[in-house]
Amino acid sequence: MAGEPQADCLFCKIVAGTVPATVVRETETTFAFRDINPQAPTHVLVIPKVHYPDAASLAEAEPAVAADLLTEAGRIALDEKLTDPGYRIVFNTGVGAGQTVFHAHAHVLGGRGLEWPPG
Ligand code: IU
Repeated sequence: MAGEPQADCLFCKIVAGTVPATVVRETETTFAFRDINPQAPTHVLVIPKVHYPDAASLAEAEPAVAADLLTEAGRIALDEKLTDPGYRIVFNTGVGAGQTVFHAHAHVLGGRGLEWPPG
């Protein structure tokens, strides 16, 4: 069923605690942990506890949880002191955009200069 944990999903396993992660924050609906392969001095992943393959399908099905995800990303940016000069929230969506894990997640990146457009 949509939103239910998937046995073969790495991020569902991280939420369940069966795969370890360096936890940053947890709420009733979200889980945030440090990316195992950081692309910036601060690189945190924020995921919904429910399983949807990408951020757009999460927002379509459970808009309140999608809002929680963004709220958490902003809180983490504040906690990690990324707001000055700024940070980036990224949702890679689809293989061609670099998505490798098909459980919705926001990358929160900061602590270095971030160029535009991204590669
Ligand atoms: P992507 O947008 O789907 O490519 O992001 C997936 C991220 O998950 C990527 O940055 C990986 O480094 C990260 N990751 C992780 O943090 N822990 C893991 O065990 C695995 C991937 I596999």
